[in-house]
Amino acid sequence: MSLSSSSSPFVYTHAIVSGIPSSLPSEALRIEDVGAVDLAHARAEHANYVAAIESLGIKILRLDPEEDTPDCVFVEDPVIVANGKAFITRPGAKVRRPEARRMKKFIESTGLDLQIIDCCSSEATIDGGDVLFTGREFFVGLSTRTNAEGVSALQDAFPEYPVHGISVDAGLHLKTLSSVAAEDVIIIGTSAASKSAKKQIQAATKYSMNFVELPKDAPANVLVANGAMVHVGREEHPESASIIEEVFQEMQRIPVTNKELARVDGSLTCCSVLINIRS
Ligand code: CIR
Repeated sequence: MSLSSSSSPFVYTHAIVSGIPSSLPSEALRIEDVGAVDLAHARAEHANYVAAIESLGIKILRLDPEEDTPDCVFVEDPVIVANGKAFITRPGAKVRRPEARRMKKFIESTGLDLQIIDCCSSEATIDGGDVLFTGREFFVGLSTRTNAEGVSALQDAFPEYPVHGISVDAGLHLKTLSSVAAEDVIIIGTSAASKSAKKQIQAATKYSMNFVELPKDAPANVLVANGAMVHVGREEHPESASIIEEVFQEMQRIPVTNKELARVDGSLTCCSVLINIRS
């Protein structure tokens, strides 16, 4: 199979990223202990990832790392940007809520032409890592971090798109096991949780969606921007990477490594907020 992805909704001018604080290895949240994070290596992998995004003609906006928020490199979680709006989330993990306040201030300070919308009621929680946006609809993971009130808050912020709640049966976020490669193409793993998410997405959407299935969940998180795909390469996930290479052979592909941040449940999309400022 060969899919050439029409990536038109995935055109970006700016990306917000954050440095990695020294507190990450000892204090970042994690589902289980899968070994210590090597901070220097994590920073080198992250720099490589940011360089990949920059190489696509995207202007990088850097947030300073804050030691009191060890997970702050995962900038995807405190804000959801689409259609000219920046929806500031209420992260599911209480210790990460200061990140949302900082993100709001940072976006205000950039002067970017974005309508800032605050989440939400005190019952609502939502992490950007649960939010899969295809360009025409949202699929939102109902996970340990995102609840039904959070899904409703997103729907209120984006009445112009359908928003579908998808139960995430295991793992951290919906995007821990899937990502969008094009309006009608979702890359997804094959764990029981992935299979369940795929079924729910198929049942919820009114469009015809294509799914590219990978043997592992982690490499299903890829970043598509400006006609290119940044993905985890053969070094970490040889089988999955070779499927990506074959299926997306017509796309520019940039393989990167994500060994260190993966130890604290970080995947590729979570380290940037992609923004399209139309001129
Ligand atoms: C957390 O548990 O919140 C962080 N250690 C990892 C967050 C990853 N975020 C993402 O994939 N969007």
